[in-house]
Amino acid sequence: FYSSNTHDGIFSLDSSVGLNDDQKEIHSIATKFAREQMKPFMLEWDRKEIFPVDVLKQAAELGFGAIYCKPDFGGTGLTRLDASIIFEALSEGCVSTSAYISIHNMCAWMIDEFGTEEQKKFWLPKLAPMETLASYCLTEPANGSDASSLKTTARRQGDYYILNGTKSFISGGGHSGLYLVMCRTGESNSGAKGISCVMVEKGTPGLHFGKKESKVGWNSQPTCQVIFEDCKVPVSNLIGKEGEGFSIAMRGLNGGRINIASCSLGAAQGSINACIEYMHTRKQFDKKLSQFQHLQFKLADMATDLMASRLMVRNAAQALETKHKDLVTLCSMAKLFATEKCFNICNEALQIHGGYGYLKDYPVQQYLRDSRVHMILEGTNEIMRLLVSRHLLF
Ligand code: FAD
Ligand code: 2MC
Repeated sequence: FYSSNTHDGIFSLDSSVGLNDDQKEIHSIATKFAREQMKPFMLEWDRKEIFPVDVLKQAAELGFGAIYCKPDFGGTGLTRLDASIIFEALSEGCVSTSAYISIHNMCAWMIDEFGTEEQKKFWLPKLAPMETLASYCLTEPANGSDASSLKTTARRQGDYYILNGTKSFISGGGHSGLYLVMCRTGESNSGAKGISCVMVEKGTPGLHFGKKESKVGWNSQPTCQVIFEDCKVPVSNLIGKEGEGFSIAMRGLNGGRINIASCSLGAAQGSINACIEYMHTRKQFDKKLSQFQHLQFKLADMATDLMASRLMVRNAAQALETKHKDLVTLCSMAKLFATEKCFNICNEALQIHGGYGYLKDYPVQQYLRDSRVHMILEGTNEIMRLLVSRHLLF
């Protein structure tokens, strides 16, 4: 991937190295936005648990609300690689806020890819500017990794579905205007085949929200249970056909996993940048930290791991874009590798900052807390290992 369009110089930490002119432009717009509109506020959003909806809308004005949706109904029409570049750049400004934008993008794409003309025409002009926010509802209290065993039902009654069940850990829950709900329309009580994807609008009678969860990170976006009690939605809210919901959900997640991994790249990049600055200023034993070879080598390892992660993520993004036959494996590998390596980078960065790294006045602890959950959500890294090993063995 890096063999074309490279800079003349030596590879550096610059995340725009290897990009073509259009991608560089996108990178520069996202970086500027992150520096000016996100980074100055990220500590406060975390501490006060502020969901910065106005900033989301400003990001959407730049085309970041429906990045890889087709332009027909307001999508930006960019590629998966472009999306990865954007989420990485934004995350340096605030991982948690960028990750929420990525989930919204995944939902918008599911409608753009699998929805009817009417559904697209109605929803995309609202989703692209982030006037309406969207949430993705797969996980249930008793069915997390084993998602195809989900129990929420949608019973057909005339022109309506009656939904019953509970979704847990829903990002944006309570605030989002639209919920993409994976639920069981088939007779069978288990298995992927009986699952469908149904849109539920906020305000629909029978749609309730649990308490806002108190979390280690991802504090600039709310998370809660989404509960359906005889929640009546028109059959026209079905996305795709009955029984296609699990496949739709998984295909959304292939891109989601790249996006989340990209958010980890941003956290790692932000952490390394903070270290370089800190190592040039902090002195101990009459020397700057930058003069201790142990720390120099640690920084070199961190930068190397970041570069390797970025290459894997961008390679997987290309695979998804070109519908490579092994895209599921490549996306899983990239998510597994990048989220683990980047979390370790954030952890080493905190160590380099000593006691100050542990204070909430410095951003490294927030990069660490926010990127920790990337090893859990959108498929735990154990599930990523399961997907990769299945591909290799069976
Ligand atoms: P479990 O599935 O119970 O797993 C427990 C442990 O067992 C994990 O370590 C897991 O890897 C391991 N394990 C499970 N099965 C296997 C196996 N076969 N082999 C080896 N190890 C295994 N979900 C949504 O649908 N929408 C959202 O918007 C959303 N947002 C989230 C936001 C946050 C902040 C968090 C924390 C979660 C969010 N989730 C969301 C849920 C997330 O996707 C699940 O937490 C995740 O899929 C794991 O499910 P679980 O928590 O039930 O863990
Ligand atoms: N892309 C496309 N199709 C996929 C797929 C993927 N990534 N993963 C599975 N499928 C297909 C699979 O090919 C099969 O299709 P077919 O029946 O046509 O052969 C079908 O889906 C069922 O898959 P399996 O037979 O592999 O089902 P199984 O139950 O054994 O395993 C598993 C499924 C574990 C891979 C899936 O349940 C999974 O990914 N679990 C993790 C759940 C998860 O990622 N949750 C994230 C929630 S969202 C979130 O956290 C947010 C923050 C938004």
